[in-house]
Formats: sequence, C-alpha cells, structure tokens
Amino acid sequence: MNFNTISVIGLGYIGLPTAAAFTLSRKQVIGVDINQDAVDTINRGTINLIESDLSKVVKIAVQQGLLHAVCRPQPADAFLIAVPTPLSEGYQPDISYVRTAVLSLVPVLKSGDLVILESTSPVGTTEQMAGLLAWARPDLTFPQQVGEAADINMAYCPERVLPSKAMLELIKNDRVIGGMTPRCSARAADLYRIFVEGECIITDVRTAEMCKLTENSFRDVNIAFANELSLICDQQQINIWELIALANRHPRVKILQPGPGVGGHCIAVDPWFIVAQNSVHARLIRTARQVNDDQPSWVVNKVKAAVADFLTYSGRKISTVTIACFGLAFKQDIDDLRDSPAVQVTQMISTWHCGPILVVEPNIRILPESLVGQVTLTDSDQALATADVLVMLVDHRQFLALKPSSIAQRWIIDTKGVWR
Ligand code: SAJ
Repeated sequence: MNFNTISVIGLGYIGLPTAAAFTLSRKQVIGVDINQDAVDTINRGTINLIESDLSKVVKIAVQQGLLHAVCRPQPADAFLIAVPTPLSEGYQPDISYVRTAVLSLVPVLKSGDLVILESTSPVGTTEQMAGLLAWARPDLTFPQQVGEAADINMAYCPERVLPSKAMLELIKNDRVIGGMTPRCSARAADLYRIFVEGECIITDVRTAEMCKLTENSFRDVNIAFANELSLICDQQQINIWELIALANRHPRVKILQPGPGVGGHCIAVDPWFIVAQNSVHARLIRTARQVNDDQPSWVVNKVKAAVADFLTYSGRKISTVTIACFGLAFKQDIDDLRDSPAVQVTQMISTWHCGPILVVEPNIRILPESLVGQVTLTDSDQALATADVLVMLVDHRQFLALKPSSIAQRWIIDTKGVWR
C-alpha cells in the first residue's frame, strides 16, 4: 500500500527535518505539534531552529502545499512519533509525551495504517504503546494480537542525526528498522526508503530500541574515558591533547576529546534509560554518566585555582578580577544552550566570583535567563582586551580562528584544547 499522506507527530529537532525530508519526494505531510506557536511558525514557511538546509526545504514545502502543520492529528497512512522522552526524578525515563502522542492517534487511526516510534525510548515502549492502542481501539487488530494479519503495523525506528546536520544525516545515514512483525518492518522500510539513501537494516523492535540507547551510551562512556584522562593528565602535568593525539596514532586506539562535561538532550540522558532497566549490570554506563556529570565542578575548581594564583601574582582585589568565559552552547557551532555544561560552569562561576564575568557566545544575541544580571555578553576582542582569566568552554570555529598573538593572558583554563 502506498503512503500518500504521512504524518509526523512532534515538530522539533528531529520531527521537522523528517517531515521536510518526505516533502523532497513530493509526499503530502501533515506535521502535528501541541505548540500552537511552532505550528504557526511552520505554516508561515519559517523555522525556529538553526539547521542548515532545513529552512529552505520547509519554505518551499509550505509554499507548494506539501507540508501543513496542525495541533491535532488528522487521518494519514503513516504516523511517525518524534516527541521528547526526558528524564524524570531519580534518572527515570519519562515516556508521558510518547503516551500522549499515541493516544492522540486513537480518533484517526484506521485499518492499514503504520505507526512508527522514533523517540529514544526504554526497551519495551513500542510494545507497551501497541497495547495502549489495542485497548483504546478494540475494533482494530494489532501485531501483538494477530501477528502479520494485524490491521495496524507498528515499528521502532530510532533517529541518529547530529544536531546542526539533521537534513544531511537523515538522508545519508543508515537506518535501523525494528518492526513488531516482519511485515511491520517491511512496511516501515518502504516508508523510510522514500528519502533515506543509506541502508535500511531490519531487526526486531526491542533490538532497535536498545540499539539507539547503545549508540549514545557508547559515546558517553568513551567521552568519560577522555574526561577522566584529562583529570589524570592534569595531576601528572601531562598535556592531554598531545597525549591523545599520540595514543590515537595506534591503529586500534581512537580516544575522543575531553571537555567541560557532556551536554545536550541525548548523550547525557539516554544511558540512564539503560541504567534504569538494568541497575545491577549497568555499572560502567552508570559510572561514565557520573564521571561526565562531575566534569563541570572540576573545571570550576580549576578556575578558582587560576584566580587565586592571579591574585597572589598581581596583588589585586578579587572584585577587580575579570573572568571571560568563551562559549555557552552544549557543543561547537550551534546555538543550543539546553543542558549545556558551559552554561553550568558559567553559572557556578557567577555564584562565587564577585568581579566582572564576561561571556562570548557568537551564536546567540540574548543571554539565557539564568545568566541575566550575572554576566555580560560581549565579543572576543573585548573579552581578550579586558579579562584577566580566560575560560575556554566550547570549540566554536570563531574561537579556533583567534590568532595566538591576540591572547596575552597567562591564566587560561582551556577545556577544549583550542589554545593548546
Ligand atoms: N563531546 C565531548 N567530547 C567528544 C565528543 C562530544 O565532550 O569527543 C560532548 C559535546 O561537546 C556535547 C556532548 O558530548 O556536549 C554531546 O555531543 P555529541 O556530538 O557527541 O552528540 P549529540 O548529542 O549532538 O548527538 C548524539 C549523536 N549520537 C552519537 O554520536 C552516538 C547523534 O548521532 C544522535 O542522533 C543524537 O545524539 C541523538 O539525538 O540521540
């Protein structure tokens, strides 16, 4: 059966690029989001995210009538759910947005429809959602009841795109497809092949759910290794950047880069989903999370030590010492400040430092609320001209381009090796 109309539920960092990608193949797409502002913005042909290529594709799709956003689901042949799954108290996954999205489909679901969950989810969530739909729509049959003969096909297909490169990675990356039955998988693969140029690899639903969690946990554990190494090297007075570059010359060693901590809404969150379901066995994964979560405090202690050293050297009062923090985003070359260790470090500095604090973040124009009144947003030139202590937190390309000759300061905490 053809997919004439495709609906994407949740028009955020993943849902909107996915909706846009289908329109490139001239599919009719209904985007659904509970946020009326997001819906209005998209229907004007504009977007609120910094994503290369996305704004152009959305503009054209809306102009050509291929993409339309609404607040409540309408009938479609396939529904893709891409809503957030944050952490709740005690590092437990919160799947309430997924549940709400699934229940919103109840009035419009019809025999022959395909329902795909893309949100990062604990193992078993897709089957749970199939149970919920079966309960709400006893007139339809589901894979857990009748297998291949089901009226509704369901699958889990995780997204894997890198924020800031969403469109490109959506199209080029391989895709893992976990159907509740082989027929569900085959239909889901048919749907993704509309725009995916990578391979669509078929597995079962639970393996697909675990695959997403594994990918991000793998990265978290490897970043934790680099972060732990940075503490060890600092104590041993060894240059961490040189050390990693040398070790990586070994053909089977590929150490990642340390930093001020791990931010964003994926790598710092998803490993907890594994820990929540496997508290006894997930020892390494849990420890890696703790190592990465402790990194901002370690950075702040290094800043405190640098300021103390500067005070001894200069004989000045602490209230006259200017600290400049470079970068607030959760990683390089994006404007996303959510769950950013750089913001955390800057906030922590502002709680004890009584002198001026400057912040340079070329990707934003206004400070986040938590820093308003605490710090001053400025540019690199101003910060380099006036600060006594420099704290490099994000390796934005603008910072990498700074000339070494423009940096006169001796007291530098460089968490990203920009001034290595
Ligand atoms: N980081 C380091 N050192 C490194 C690499 C990253 O400290 O060597 C930090 C970054 O600065 C950032 C955090 O880790 O604070 C996360 O950045 P990231 O680039 O590793 O990942 P995300 O969160 O932007 O995207 C990840 C990707 N997952 C993997 O690479 C396994 C992406 O493919 C996923 O689609 C995305 O999570 C997601 O949505 O789950």
